[in-house]
Amino acid sequence: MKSFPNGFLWGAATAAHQIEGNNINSNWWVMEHAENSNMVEPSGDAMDSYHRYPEDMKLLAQAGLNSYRFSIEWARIEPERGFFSRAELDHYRRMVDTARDLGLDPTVTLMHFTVPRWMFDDGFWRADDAADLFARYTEAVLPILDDVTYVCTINEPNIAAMLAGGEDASNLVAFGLPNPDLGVADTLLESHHRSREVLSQLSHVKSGWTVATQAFHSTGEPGADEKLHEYGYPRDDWYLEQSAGDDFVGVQAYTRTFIGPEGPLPVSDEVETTLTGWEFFPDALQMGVRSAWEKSDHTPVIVTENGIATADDTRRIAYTEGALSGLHAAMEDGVEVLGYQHWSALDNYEWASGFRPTFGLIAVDRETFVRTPKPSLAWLGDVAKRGGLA
Ligand code: GCO
Repeated sequence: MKSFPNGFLWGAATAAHQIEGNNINSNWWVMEHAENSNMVEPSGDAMDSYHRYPEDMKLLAQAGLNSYRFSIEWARIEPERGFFSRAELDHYRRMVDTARDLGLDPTVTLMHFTVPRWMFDDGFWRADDAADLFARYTEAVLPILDDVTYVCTINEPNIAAMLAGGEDASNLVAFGLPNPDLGVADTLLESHHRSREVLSQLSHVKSGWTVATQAFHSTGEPGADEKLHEYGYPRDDWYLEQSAGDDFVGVQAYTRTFIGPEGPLPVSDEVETTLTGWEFFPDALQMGVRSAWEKSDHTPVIVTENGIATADDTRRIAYTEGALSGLHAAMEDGVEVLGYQHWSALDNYEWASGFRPTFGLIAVDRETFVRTPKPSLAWLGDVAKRGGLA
């Protein structure tokens, strides 16, 4: 058996906008409804998890998991600049309490891509006071966090920097912009530091951010290695380096991308692909984890996302088994890993791609919102209960 340490976090992850529904005060809602929107469809009711979170959490706990990563929604908590909604703070407080009552250690993300629409209109991550605003929001949510161990300040700053690259709501191309905005990258880093400083008022909280590790490989052609360097830096590498000194670094890994002399190559026809068109490549996880550990000067890792979009749940199990086996190998080599949180607990709204790419351990009927756990949930729960791969 490939055993994992006692106390290892075994969980699943979600993000507010992707599951809650009716996140109408957020910038994404605006983007989804913009005239030239490039989104496949709007998020609408999503999975109605705003109301159904107790059921979602119960399914995870019943399966045997002991942690749940979810995000709290800035757009709900601060719907107007400087006004903090008591009712929404209470709502998220109840989520934390529910998770605890069910035996799920809550990992809370403060910003998972979405911001209030006023913040977007006032300059988004380009605004001079963006870090002040994020620090003030962090201050406001401290009362939610007094029973939370792990807090992720910002989800995937390396992707968020690209999302902030567009000029207006309609041309904010999700995940598609070629170059990150470096000014935004600095602001995100400053926001992270300011937020971390606020969080340090709670001595029990461990804070970090989560980085999308990209697993770029050079094709080896002339010029490809130089190109590879451009893609590794200042993208994930830089953000991982900046994680040194945090309590943990969240690693999110899914697939790999080959870089040729001209840049990233399309996925080859010869390999198995998933519903997002990505290569089925479970070793992306151990690569991401090993590189995070090295680049961040040995900061403990939490796998905060890893999974695949597929309609064939047997492939999800095969992928996860491969990814966990690689993770175990990295741990045997000395990488300190505190937990594994699968993306995602539920089928959900995959941003610009809409609802078609199904990443969930639990299926959701979009008419009735009825939840149906997939075999992969029971499988991962069994791994958790056993403490390792059989
Ligand atoms: C991201 C986000 C998730 C995605 C997931 C699958 O990595 O983009 O953290 O919100 O849904 O990664 O693409």
